[in-house]
Amino acid sequence: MAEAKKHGFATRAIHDGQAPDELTGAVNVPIYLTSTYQQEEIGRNKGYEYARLTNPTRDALEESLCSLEGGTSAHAFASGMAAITAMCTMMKMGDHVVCSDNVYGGTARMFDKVMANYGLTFTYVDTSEAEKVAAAIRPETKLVHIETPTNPMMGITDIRAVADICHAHGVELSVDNTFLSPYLQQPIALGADIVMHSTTKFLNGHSDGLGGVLVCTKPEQAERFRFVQKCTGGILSPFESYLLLRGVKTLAVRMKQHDANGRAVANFLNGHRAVKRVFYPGLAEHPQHELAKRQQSGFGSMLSMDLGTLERANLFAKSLGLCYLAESLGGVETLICHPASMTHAAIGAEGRARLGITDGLIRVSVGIEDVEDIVADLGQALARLG
Ligand code: P1T
Repeated sequence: MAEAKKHGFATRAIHDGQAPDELTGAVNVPIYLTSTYQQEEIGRNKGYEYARLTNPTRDALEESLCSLEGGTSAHAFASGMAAITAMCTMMKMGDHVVCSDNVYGGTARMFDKVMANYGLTFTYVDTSEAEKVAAAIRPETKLVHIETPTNPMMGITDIRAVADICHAHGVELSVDNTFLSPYLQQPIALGADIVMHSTTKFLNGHSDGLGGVLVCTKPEQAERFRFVQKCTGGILSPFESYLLLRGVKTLAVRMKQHDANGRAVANFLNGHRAVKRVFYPGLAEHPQHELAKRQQSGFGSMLSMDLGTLERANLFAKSLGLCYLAESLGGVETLICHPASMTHAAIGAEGRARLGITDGLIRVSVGIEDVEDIVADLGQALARLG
């Protein structure tokens, strides 16, 4: 792996963890559909005992994702939520977490409605202001968890500044890198201790499999999360590991196109008379545009826009043809989401009001169709709003 790391990103996405099969020379990693492995004698095996612990297809995927994020180990789980749940198991009753106030609604729901029952406590702050993170850290704080850009308001946090604050206090930093993928943002190089993904999104890229991953930087984390995979069992299946390996091979070309289409759609929507406001870090008026330029190697294809009211948002959504109204993001097809009733329903009206998630807010995951076709579909739906 040290050898392979000398290669560029697109090369690593195709080759790391994916050497031709030793038995047959197959250039794709086989899907090892086995729950168990024959042992030669008591206490002697080929390094595989039971598939909850290890599976060669999942091993290949973990090596690939570890290389792309520049970590020291990776651990794949059945969904993004399963990965975050596994991350929480590194804490004990009484421990405290500081979290970005605007995270995926399901993350806040799991923290507040599940983990809080086991004695963990959470403080939500606007992590785009690094000093608020410093102010929220307590003696019992173990982890700072951030999303950047945030879902769905596209706020940006300075990863290096927050990492420095965390490390000065002996706290670990985890970064949810779902919205940009390692092609556009490398949190570990900026000081993060753990990178987390919903691999369901850009890493898979084809909207055909759930998954999650934790990429680590320390041997004790690797030991911990391998143990958690074995003990709690929320691991990624061999078939979905294969789908993800297949998706990752085209990550570089897909992200280039996502980024180009995202910029074009944001420019089209910005200033459109039916749109009140566009939230996209690539726009000069985005409050953290300069930071995004510095910290990311592109702006990506996630954006949100305020259409004013629920009725206007619904008329827009109903009028689309090519673009689909659906949960999720990061696939090749353009998806539209209404955060207030979908991804962020769980945080309640008050929580949404605090974050600026209005009933008229629409999130767009810009796909890689011909951008003229995406713009034409969005344009004809907006035209109906008058
Ligand atoms: O859906 P799952 O694979 O379990 O991942 C959860 C998750 C974690 N982090 C971020 C930033 C996410 O966006 C998600 C899932 N998000 C959606 C389903 C959505 O439409 O925003």
